[in-house]
Amino acid sequence: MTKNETMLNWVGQMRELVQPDQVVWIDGSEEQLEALRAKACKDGDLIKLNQEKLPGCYLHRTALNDVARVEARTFICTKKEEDAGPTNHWKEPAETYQMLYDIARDSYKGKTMYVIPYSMGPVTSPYAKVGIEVTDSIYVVLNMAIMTRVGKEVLAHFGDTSNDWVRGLHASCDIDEEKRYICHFPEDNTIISVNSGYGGNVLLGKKCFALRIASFQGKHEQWMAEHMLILGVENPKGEVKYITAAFPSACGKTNLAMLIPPEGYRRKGYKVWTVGDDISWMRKGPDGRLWAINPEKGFFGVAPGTNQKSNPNALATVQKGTIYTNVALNLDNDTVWWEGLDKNPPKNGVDWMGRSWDGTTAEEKGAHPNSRFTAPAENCPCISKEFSSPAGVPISAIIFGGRRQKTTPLVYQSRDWNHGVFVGSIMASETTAAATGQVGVVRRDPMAMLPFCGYHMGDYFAHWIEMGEILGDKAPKIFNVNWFRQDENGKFMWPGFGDNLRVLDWILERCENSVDARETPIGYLPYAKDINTEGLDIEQENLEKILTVDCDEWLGEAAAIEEFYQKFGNKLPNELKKQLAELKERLSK
Ligand code: GTP
Ligand code: SPV
Ligand code: MN
Repeated sequence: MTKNETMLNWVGQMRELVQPDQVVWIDGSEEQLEALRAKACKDGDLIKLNQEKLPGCYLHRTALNDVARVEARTFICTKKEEDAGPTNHWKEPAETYQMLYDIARDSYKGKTMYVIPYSMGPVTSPYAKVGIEVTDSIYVVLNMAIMTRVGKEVLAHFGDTSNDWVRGLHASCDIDEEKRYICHFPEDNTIISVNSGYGGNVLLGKKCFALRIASFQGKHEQWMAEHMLILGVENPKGEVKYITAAFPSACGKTNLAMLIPPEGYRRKGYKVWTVGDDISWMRKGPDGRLWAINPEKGFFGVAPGTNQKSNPNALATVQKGTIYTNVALNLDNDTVWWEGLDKNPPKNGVDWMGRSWDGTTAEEKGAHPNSRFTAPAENCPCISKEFSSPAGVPISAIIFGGRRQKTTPLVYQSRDWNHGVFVGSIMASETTAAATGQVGVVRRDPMAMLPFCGYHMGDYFAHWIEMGEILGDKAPKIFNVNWFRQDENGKFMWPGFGDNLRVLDWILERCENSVDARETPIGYLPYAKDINTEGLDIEQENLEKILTVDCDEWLGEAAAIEEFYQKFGNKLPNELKKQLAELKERLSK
């Protein structure tokens, strides 16, 4: 499929290492993929679902010890430890290659080596980048074929001479937790993942390439790889404005990207278009503005909580051509179920662990909290017509946000770009099931990139500041949101989901200078009257509450930020130190 010697040589080396019985290049054809689906069903890796109700849909269960990303086993392997920074786990590259090769050696014996050429981004986009993943897992092949552009056309466009592509080796081995490693070598465009079969650890185009490796590339090539959704808001005049938003894992990116406008907005003609739900690659375009592409081609979304009311577009998207991972199976009709789908769990079911399960009586969950769907973006009823545009879309606003019961208001605008970088750098969120470990504890997660930045986060902040200089007055405006404020009874104070458009509306008005705001020590907040609450069931008092800034709470926050900032030592840009000092000063006044 290619004459590119850099590719052929590397694939040859990998073959030599892992010793497969045969090698199959993925050409991207439907016939080849269909044959692999059939083989996966025969081997027990996939379960074919009801093809009338869910055409082209399959269920997969991972090993019980392998259900989420494992940050403790994820490494950035740069020559100098300092270059990985204090927020990444680091390993020395030469030793680590050796260790990983020892683990992977001969591990494909009796198996097939699949070689997946893929493109992150529309194949002809000047912003796209190419990778090759070799894997022994058909599940990985089928997921990559949904999540990225794969096959012949990628190689044909890439050509036979360039060496600018990312190497990715995945070896399932024994799914041994003790020998699980997800290692990145940003200095030589290489990723090696062993002993896992879970999405975020093994779909190497996604977090490994499109964030960890790409963030490193972006630093050196003056662009940005971010953990952000991309959406377009169309107003009644038919104008579309694009927004990106960075929220940590399982904090609402997919939901926001696909939101359905509240009734009043719909009547007026507002529409929301999805460009991406997880990752955004951005650079300065020919007109000086910041332009974004979604490097992916599908959605690897959280299943639990997805329903007709919370996210009808996602639900419509997963009705065909979808692979479900770790959800419950209904044996009566070969369909799937997860917590929060509807009030009718299967009586005759199988839970995510493969045990027989009666959802009407069982106390335990049917689907894992981090169970997922892999679905083609083209299925999505609100997919943007710019989805495959090689140039991407121009960005008006960048939003940061996290899951905070307290302190952080519903929305605020930063004072300017550098203050916006500060706002992103101090992001914090309660942890979720998307990564293994304790759930619900507040941790700092700058720009939602803590687990995904492929280099020193102090340098990453400096890169953000530099991008602001490059973009000048054409830079997007920066905001922060929090959909997750709770009252004393633990009840969400903001309805969220579709109603979040009311906040996006204010954000876009701010971008056009068409609405006033209230200056507070943390930034500009809306006047309650400027949030459109037509048709919304919210008490005025609650709205006021989530639009206030409690200076004492924020002084506590400032102290926590100061402590967090100490990690970065002399790599912390002076600009951010200055921003923190100024925040403290404004709060104490
Ligand atoms: P990753 O795929 O892990 O990056 O997650 P994500 O950021 O795309 O999160 P997703 O949209 O899948 O949402 C995760 C969880 O947050 C789901 O359980 C949603 O129901 C919940 N959620 C999303 N939006 C809102 C909201 O506006 N309000 C509330 N209360 N919950 C929300
Ligand atoms: C996330 O955890 O942010 C995800 C899922 O989008 S994974 O691909 O597992 O990283
Ligand atoms: Mn994500």
